[in-house]
Amino acid sequence: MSGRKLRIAVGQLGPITKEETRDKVVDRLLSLLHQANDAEVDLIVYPELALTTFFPRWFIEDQSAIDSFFETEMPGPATQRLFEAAKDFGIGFSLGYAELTPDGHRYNTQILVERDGAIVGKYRKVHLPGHEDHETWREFQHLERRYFEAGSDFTTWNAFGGVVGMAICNDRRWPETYRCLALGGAELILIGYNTPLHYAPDPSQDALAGFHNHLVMQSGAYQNGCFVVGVAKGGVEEGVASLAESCVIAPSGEILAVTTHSGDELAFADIDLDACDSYKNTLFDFNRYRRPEAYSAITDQKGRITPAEEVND
Ligand code: ING
Repeated sequence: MSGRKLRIAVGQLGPITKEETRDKVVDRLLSLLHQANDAEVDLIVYPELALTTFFPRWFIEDQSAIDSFFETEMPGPATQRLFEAAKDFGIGFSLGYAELTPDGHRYNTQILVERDGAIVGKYRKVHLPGHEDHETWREFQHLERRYFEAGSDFTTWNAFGGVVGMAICNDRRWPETYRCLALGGAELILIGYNTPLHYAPDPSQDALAGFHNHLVMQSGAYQNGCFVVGVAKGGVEEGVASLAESCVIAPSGEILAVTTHSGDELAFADIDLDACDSYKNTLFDFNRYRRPEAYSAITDQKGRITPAEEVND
């Protein structure tokens, strides 16, 4: 049986400074693409907001300054040569960026580009973490909820010989993300992330950042019979230490490849999408075993509702 084999790469980025031009960043993305070509990779996944520094770490009041971090075209002037090189190599890619739509909406977006250079999918981040207003008690801000609108669609696409879904950063911490994509048939889920090692609301989690990162993606992969690819923008970026540990995870939950440092790094794994069936058609046969009639709390409720106190007469 030939299987549906793919060589999948993580195109991890190290820090991007505030001053770094898009051209300089695209040079780095192209360097990773050339390494991918030398390694005969079929698909390379780049991080979330891969074209600029992670600007939600700052409270910025001037809207034109904020919008300087957004793309109004994709491909645009700076990214055209990335699309052209990828098409020439016959390598597909996924890229995260800040999207400003013609009608003035702003999203944290990720696209999927097939090996012929065509954009076959676009995903807009559903789970926006952090806060809406300037919180001066924090060492750094996390203002995604101020700068972006949330998406609301977990879409899947026929691409790369299988079914592909995308998610972005905080999405990977929510089991609903993987289940919605897997209910759409996803066999491969591509996730870019920017994750500070310090979590201001509960610093006790800082030491567990790497564990939590792999935990949620390994769980999502196994419980849904999917390959999951997580790709970081890591290292100390504008003073904020960010998690690397980009990885390719199998439907078994096993990690097949992981990066070794927090800079620009290519790591890849040879996968066979047919391996998903070993889980999708057995333990996690949704049609046979799922009980949606028992899960109404998941869509009927937003927050938790604890049991009423016992009233003792
Ligand atoms: N980043 C973070 C993430 O979910 C966060 C939010 C920050 C979590 C710090 C934990 C600690 O990985 C994004 N961009 O969603």
